[in-house]
Amino acid sequence: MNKGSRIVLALDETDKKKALHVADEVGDLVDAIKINWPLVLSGGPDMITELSRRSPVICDFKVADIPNTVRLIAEQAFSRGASGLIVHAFTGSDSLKSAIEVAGGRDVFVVTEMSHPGGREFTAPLAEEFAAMAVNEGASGVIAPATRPDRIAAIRKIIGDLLILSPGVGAQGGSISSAIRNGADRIIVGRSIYNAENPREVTESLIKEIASS
Ligand code: NUP
Repeated sequence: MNKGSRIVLALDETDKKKALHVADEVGDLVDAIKINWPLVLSGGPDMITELSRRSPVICDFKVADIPNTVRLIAEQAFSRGASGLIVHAFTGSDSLKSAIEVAGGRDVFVVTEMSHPGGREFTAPLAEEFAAMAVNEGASGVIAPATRPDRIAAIRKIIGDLLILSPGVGAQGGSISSAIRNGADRIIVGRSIYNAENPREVTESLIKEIASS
């Protein structure tokens, strides 16, 4: 992941041409492009390789499976050019170990508490344990909710200097500056950028907001 703007673009645009256009517009500004199932399913897995020519790519596959299947998924993602992979922790430490083994030094991020309202139901009560597992197994960092900045601060206490990537700003209602002030290292931004009339202008103004937080 680059270190500069502190923005990770969540490219959930399902029109492949538009997605590549947005990536061309802001690829040099963002630290990484996060690709999720909507674009992989619409544009095909080659999108991982295609996007990796513009920026480091994080595959947000929220992998949640037995260790062998985790291994197979992680091998596919990394061999296509991913620099990072997002996994769930509720499947247990052996599954997480498997992803980290395949990553071989590339980034694995663990989901802690999810940013949507339903994230309170099952992920919130276990978020601290997921964060501790990320530390114990040697993950690069965690995903924590910009919609609940106090939870970013709580998770920061557990993970020390591991990275925190925070989604949930803009469309989901969270604020960039409070996420940053509570300990987020990177802000994940999707709709606010890829649905904007001028994605580059929006990205530049978000970068300024982060810098002044
Ligand atoms: O807890 C999470 N919340 C979340 O929104 C974990 C995630 N990985 N995400 C992802 O971040 C979500 O799937 C989407 O790709 C992105 C947020 O996009 P947006 O709400 O800014 O459009």
